[in-house]
Amino acid sequence: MTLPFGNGERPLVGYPQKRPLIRLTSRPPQLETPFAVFDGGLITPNDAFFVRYHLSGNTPPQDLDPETYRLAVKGAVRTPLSLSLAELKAMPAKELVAVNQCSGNSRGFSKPRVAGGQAAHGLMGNARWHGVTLKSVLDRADIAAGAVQVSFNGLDEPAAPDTPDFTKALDLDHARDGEVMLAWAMNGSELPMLNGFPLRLVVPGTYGTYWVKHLHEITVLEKPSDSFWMTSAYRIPDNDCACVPPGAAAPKTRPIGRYNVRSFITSPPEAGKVVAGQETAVRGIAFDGGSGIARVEVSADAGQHWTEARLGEDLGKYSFRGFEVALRLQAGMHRLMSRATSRDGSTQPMEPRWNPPGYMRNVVETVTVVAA
Ligand SMILES: Nc1nc2c(c(=O)[nH]1)N[C@H]1C(S)=C(S)[C@@H](COP(=O)(O)O)O[C@H]1N2
Ligand SMILES: [Mo]
Repeated sequence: MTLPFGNGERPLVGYPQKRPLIRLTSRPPQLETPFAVFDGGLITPNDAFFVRYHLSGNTPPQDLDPETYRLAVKGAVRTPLSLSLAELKAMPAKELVAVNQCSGNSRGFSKPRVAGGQAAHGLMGNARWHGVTLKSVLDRADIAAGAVQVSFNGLDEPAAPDTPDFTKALDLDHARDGEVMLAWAMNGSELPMLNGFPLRLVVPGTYGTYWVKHLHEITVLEKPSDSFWMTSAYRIPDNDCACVPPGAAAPKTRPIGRYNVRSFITSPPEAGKVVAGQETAVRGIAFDGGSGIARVEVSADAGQHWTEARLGEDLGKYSFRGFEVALRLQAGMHRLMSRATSRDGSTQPMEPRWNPPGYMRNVVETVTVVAA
């Protein structure tokens, strides 16, 4: 298929446990969800869920035996742990619907273009995660005084010795907030291998880079992590908009954190044809970093007039929220837009913001349709 920007031709490729997805790279596997999937319901099916990896050694882990798998909890703890899957599953379980979105979702639309995976809007998905809270596991390990962060490592490895291993860290308060989870199932089934079997971190409302897959080591740190993936990669301009003038470098950066508010019209599709003079159902999805969606407005005239959409079922503040509105479109071409406002009052800008890594796009998106 062809994504709507330069060099957008991509193969649709089937992988184990996956329906054909848009292949961005083969080594490591990086697969994007075709956008039409998001019109099929609020939950993204496991076989359509996107796949993102950085390292191509042992990716995904080839030698993984769920019987001998252990999760180590170590570092600044009074009781180091080595937990089997059975021991984890014996702890009180929890379920949460949450969006997993890659920092580079929609990066391919950056102007000027930036380096990195040229993705359209398919590096996101919404699932019902099942597991235990990270807090309950950290409490069991009994964190020692002086701890500041918690670091996470997965079983995938660099292919070359000088490539830094992929580890990510959360501040201690975030790690212990009772919402961050260790999940072994999504949407009622065990995690697909490519989405982190047998255990992954789920960090609701926070970019996917922290959602470490094939998690096997949790290390409580007394100093902030010095991982390349915290100190050099996945950083945004340290200002309110996380943006700089197009083409400029960021003078000061900070680690990427929570999602900004976004919305997408999923139907009619781009270049869709609708019947002139009759009611057309315009529907889509919205989400933010966890305050929840307060309102979505839709425009059929490129943003001059807005109509409030009806919000759909509420699956929780970290989930996709559906919206729908009926519009009567006269014959001709129309630029449909949706603009979400979150409960914390933030909304989507009309002009795209830019930063060097192409992160956090949340401009009001446009779908062009023809009524005839
Ligand atoms: N072990 C491991 N976990 C990882 C990564 C990785 O490269 N290795 N990539 C992260 C990034 S950047 C994203 S966006 C999410 C994507 O999750 P998914 O592949 O299940 O969609 O996984 C995260 N967890
Ligand atoms: Mo990512």
